Amino acid sequence: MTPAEAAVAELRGALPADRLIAGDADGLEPYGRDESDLGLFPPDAVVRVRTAEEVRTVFAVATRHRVPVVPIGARSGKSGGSLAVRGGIGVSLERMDRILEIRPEDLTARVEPGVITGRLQEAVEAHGLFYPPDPNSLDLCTLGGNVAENAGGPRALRYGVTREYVLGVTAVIPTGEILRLGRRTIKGVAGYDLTALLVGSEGTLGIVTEITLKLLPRPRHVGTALVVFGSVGDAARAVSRVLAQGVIPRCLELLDDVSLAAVARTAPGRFPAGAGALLLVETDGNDPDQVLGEIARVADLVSAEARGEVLVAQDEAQRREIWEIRKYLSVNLRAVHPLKLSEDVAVPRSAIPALVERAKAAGAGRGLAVATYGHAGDGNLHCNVLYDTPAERPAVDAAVAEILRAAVDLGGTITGEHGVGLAKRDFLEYEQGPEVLALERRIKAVFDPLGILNPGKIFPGG
Ligand code: 2HG
Ligand code: ZN
Repeated sequence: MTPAEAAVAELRGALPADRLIAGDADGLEPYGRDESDLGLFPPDAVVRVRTAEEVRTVFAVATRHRVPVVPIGARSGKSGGSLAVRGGIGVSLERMDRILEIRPEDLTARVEPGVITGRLQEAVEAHGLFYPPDPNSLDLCTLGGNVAENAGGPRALRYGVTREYVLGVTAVIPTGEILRLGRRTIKGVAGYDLTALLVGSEGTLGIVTEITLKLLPRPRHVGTALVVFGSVGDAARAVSRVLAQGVIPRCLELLDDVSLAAVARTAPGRFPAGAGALLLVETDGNDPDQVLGEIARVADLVSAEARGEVLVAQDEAQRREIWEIRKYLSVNLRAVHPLKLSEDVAVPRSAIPALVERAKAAGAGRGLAVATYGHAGDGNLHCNVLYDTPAERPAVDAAVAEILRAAVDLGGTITGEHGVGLAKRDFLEYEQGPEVLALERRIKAVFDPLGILNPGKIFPGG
């Protein structure tokens, strides 16, 4: 018997029968992939846990047999964080999907990690409340995954990322403790901020089984506008001017010329001749005049660079139409080149034009097109290297490496929202340096002395 087989046999005896998927290659295969394009890595078994106690049981068995434990959410991750690269036991949180409470009087919610992000948003909105983080995958991804990756999204510009909303978590760590970290109050500074450490730790320190989230009152009005520019440089300058003048819209999304050309194919004549970049602007608030006033102020601030009129959505249908440009961008890019590798670097906003240039050059030197789009207001951009056949993959990987290094060289980071995972582990040291990395490895060893939790992730060389 291999260690994994022995662990599975023990888990069969320790847990209710419906929790375990084992010895069924077809049943395990879906748990072996995500949205990272890194390949298929199914675990030896999956436990669909229902409680923190069950997670503790998995850790105890895995510890005895020294087999890996890999947390698995909705499998929508883009950096390979949930792939079982060394096999072992997948801990799926999909059945822990209850919204435990929404407390309008405290502006908090308590949820299990398998709750789909969009479902929580709808539930709190029914109470007039608001959970701002909005990763593009929100109809699919789960709050547990968002916590693991510290997910962002377009609204992060005004509202911040997942970490800003996590007041506390319950986490089970490999040594077997079930820890209640953080608080339910808005303020609280007791002890080290271990909640913040867990958020964004990519499933390498513990498995979160409950999350207490901060909510906001829901803004009652939203204004959405589309602005066309001649070039990415013009659009980037407009972004800086808007922010520097003290206007912080809730979203400032950019599409570069390659992205725009892919969109324009499906709607010829929609954009004026010479259009080389788009900005999608959204503001919100409780007073409709103030919301529209803010859009007008943005329009005024960008008028020097913009081409033609700023298009302001007059109703919900027009608002949706504007957002569909962004939502279906990936599909439209794939219509031009069927394959793409998407990055999520972030740079200081002033470095956006340089990053776009360097990303293009990294592709062009290898005969590849690069489309850049995303959360320009945050300096967080998705550089997509486009290609047609798997044979081009080595060149694509080389272009991506150049883009990641360029982001760091420009004062930025290799990942603004998707995490390091498996995809970017070889670049973490380039960004953080050997001392920081060594300290991070020591922190990892405190939580997981045997290295059984999600091995092969974040750190170079596994
Ligand atoms: C988005 O902002 C997501 O749409 C995914 O972060 C972006 O990888 C991508 O293309
Ligand atoms: Zn994004």
